[in-house]
Amino acid sequence: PFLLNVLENQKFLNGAVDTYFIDEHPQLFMFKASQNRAQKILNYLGQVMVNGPATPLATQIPPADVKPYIPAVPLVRSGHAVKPPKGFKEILREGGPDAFAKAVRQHKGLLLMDTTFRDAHQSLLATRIRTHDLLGVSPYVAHNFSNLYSLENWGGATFDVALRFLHECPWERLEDMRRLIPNVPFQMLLRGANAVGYTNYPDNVVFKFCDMAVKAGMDVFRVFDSLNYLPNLILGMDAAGKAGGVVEAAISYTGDVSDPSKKKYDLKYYLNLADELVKAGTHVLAIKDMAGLLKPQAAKLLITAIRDKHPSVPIHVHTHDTSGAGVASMLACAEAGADVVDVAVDSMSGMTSQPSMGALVASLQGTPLDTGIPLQTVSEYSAYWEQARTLYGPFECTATMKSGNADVYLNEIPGGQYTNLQFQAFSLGLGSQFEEVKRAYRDANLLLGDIIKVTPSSKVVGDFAQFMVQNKLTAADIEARAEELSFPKSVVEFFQGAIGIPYGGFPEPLRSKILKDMPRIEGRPGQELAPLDFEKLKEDLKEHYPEVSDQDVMSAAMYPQVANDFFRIRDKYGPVKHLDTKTFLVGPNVGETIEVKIERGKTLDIKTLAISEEMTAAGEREVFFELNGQLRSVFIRDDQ
Ligand code: 3PY
Ligand code: ZN
Repeated sequence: PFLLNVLENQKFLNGAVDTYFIDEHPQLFMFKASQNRAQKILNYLGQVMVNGPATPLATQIPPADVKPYIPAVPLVRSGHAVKPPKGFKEILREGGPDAFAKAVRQHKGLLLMDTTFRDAHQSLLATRIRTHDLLGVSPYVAHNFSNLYSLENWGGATFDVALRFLHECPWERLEDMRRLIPNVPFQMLLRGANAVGYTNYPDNVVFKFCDMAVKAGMDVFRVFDSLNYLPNLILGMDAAGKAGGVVEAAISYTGDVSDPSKKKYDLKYYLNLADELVKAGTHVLAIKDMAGLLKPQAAKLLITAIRDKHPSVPIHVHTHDTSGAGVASMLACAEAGADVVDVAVDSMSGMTSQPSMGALVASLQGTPLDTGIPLQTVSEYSAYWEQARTLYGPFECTATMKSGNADVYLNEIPGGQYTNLQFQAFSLGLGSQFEEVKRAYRDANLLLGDIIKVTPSSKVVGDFAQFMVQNKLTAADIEARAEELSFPKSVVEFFQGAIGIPYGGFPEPLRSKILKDMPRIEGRPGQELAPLDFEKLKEDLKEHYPEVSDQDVMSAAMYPQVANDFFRIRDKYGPVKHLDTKTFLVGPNVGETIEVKIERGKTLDIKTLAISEEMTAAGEREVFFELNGQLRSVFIRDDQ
């Protein structure tokens, strides 16, 4: 028989076919919702009501009780959205990565990547933005930001956090966004041979990961390595390229090329690396300034030099606004010949996030670099996020961080890590702690040989710094007592070569003193790892979770324990991604009615009626709901 299941059709899922017939006939999708799913959702709500949040809340700030206002998109008569305008995705679909790169290079104004869906919330809200709120504004993005270079919406920490804390599937998130935004290229951050994890994976895992990402809707892969270690970078580039993605190899930037006293990472170092990456076939060259150290003057020097040397390669610059100089730096990059820069929408910008989209758009209006994006559009988009952000009060970095801080030029801490370390220090209740950690971070970096600092090498420096602060050790103490101290695991593994080889090699005699006769990895760490047997992993998982998909298997390859926990929670509580964010985090109030759209055309109306005062003999409480008008109850064990 002729079988055609659109939900398994890659072209359909990638948004490569016209789905407007479907959009205008929602009845095609009105399947009978499983009772089971509704019951699972009630179990989740009951659980949160009886036992508290299912994900740890980090601050005292509660999620606001708001429904973010969703700006309108143009509708056709049936009430469904008209087709969004064509964008760079169309060029990519028709001509592939080379045609895309050429079109980017030929474009007259400055192009933008919007980081709001990934790095902005990774830096400001501990990566906690949920699919629900991303999808809410996705149609608006499709209709109003069709001239973006890309929307960064996946990779980095989002994969881990989605599974671990949000109890949602990162693959579904990607496919859901793709359906609503068919016209804007999607971009992800790939940690080279570390894919979206913190360690090296066998090569076959990285290749398969990229292949599956492209099939789920990914377009542009920003590939970096935390030590700028070329063999790791090239592995990631090959994987992204073979999958059919746009390869955007990134040079992670540290130091200051405008300061002649900083000799290790000088202009020559960066130009050499750029040459290597162009030689290795990158479609686009990225400068990844993960800590926001690229001052305007340095930006001008660096971008001018790369532009001159590689006139036909598009240059894309990423920064963080930690010091407050982000907008100035991105303007300097644009003027020096960068094709694309990264911004976050105004209400999700600044501090450790990216510089403000509105500020950049306004600054370039009427100039030859005009972005062509109306400020009013940015403003509406920003208003949505201003409200949506208040749902994430429990993860708000502003609980501790009140402003930018130019001391980042001294400590060189990447954006996401800066807020994390500050938060950890403040939660210990020690006012001086953060100042000490920042100083120690600087010392630890020098002890490690002044390395590039970004995930996972930044974790090595952070762990080392905290170890020094906790044990009250100075750099001189470390050097003198290295043989007897028991260093954090990440530091020892770094010296063993587990994440690659730093530029200039490992510092001696510290390395020998710490490792003694421990084994050392020569060359690219992933090279020594045996390929992962995906079939076997799938069979093993099926024993507990008969329904696992290939995407689930890949999640388990990335994060074995985290993925297993996720599968268990998904089995128990169903698709919690459909809950609004306040309900997901802290549960409904008694008496409140919530709407849960579990699929196209199927909405659950859930009114929370009461929690029993009495406990059953088994230590359970009964929680009463009205589900679509019918009385339902669930029994939840009280763990308090
Ligand atoms: C990540 O690896 O998640 C980063 O954002 C690095 O900058
Ligand atoms: Zn970043």
